[in-house]
Amino acid sequence: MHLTAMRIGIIGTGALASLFATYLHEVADVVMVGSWAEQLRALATDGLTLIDLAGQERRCAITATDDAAAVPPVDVALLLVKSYQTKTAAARAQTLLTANGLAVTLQNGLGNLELLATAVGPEQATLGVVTMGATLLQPGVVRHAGAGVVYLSPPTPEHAAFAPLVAVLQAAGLTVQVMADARGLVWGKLAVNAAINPLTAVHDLPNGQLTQRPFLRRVMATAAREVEAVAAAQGITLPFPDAAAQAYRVASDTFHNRSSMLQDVANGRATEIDAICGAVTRHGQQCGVPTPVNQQLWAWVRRLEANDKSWQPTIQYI
Ligand code: KPL
Repeated sequence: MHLTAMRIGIIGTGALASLFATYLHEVADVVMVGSWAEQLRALATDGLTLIDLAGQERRCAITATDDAAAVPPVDVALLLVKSYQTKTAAARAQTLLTANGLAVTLQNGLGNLELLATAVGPEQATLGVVTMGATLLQPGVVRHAGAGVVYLSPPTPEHAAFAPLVAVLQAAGLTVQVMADARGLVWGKLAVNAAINPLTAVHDLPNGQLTQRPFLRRVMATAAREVEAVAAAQGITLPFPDAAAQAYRVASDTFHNRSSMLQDVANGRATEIDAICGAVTRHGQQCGVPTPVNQQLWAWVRRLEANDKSWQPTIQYI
């Protein structure tokens, strides 16, 4: 039975979008909006199956469509698409949202909130950061691959949909933390993503393996600290005292998870490397902070995307 009549539109049909849909459909009216035909077909035919953290399977029926205009308006739109799809997703959010609804980007990388705010208006757009891991095992089947937290920042202190959203996420069993400093939040997630995702993609390793190999552990720490330094140069404080320690913690908490970037590379899809290490490098150049490890990781993942097999990552990270 639904605890609330809140209507939530989940924009995206990938691993994290599916994870949110399976948890939230228990406590809200959920619709998924996306373009991935195979996934939409699987959802229509067999519904969505979640393998939870305890390894238990739960199956649910979820409404999913590629036509946002055909969906009744929603109170909250959650953007859970790749950063290179944000423009399309933001337009979908604008179509879906009620007049005083709330659109939340829970994506990786920089620049998503700005695009969302342009589409729905700055007072209706906000951001959050998600640290749990999710793996799509096949269309229609998602595994919750690592515990984590949903950090949320209100667009304005008085936005009417914000507190109900927090309550619904908690009722769904998710751990939520409200943070005032949105920029710190985004750069904090960026530090974790820059440290974990490209390394796992380049070395074809699950997240936890980065904590087990001393050299990779050092590279992970350096990548995270570079992001911290670029953030500090812009006056942004991360929501934790040590970016390297935070990256290590997230890699441990999501030990068996294959990062989203590794999943993208393995499936021959584009990655979010430009909005992660690419963005760190660009911002570093603008404020005079060197980011050699992020730059190297950026270049390598670009080569992986181009399916360039003529190289091997060497230990010359700097
Ligand atoms: O966000 C992630 C991802 O895989 O994209 C985590 C699990 C935090 C690893 O960086």
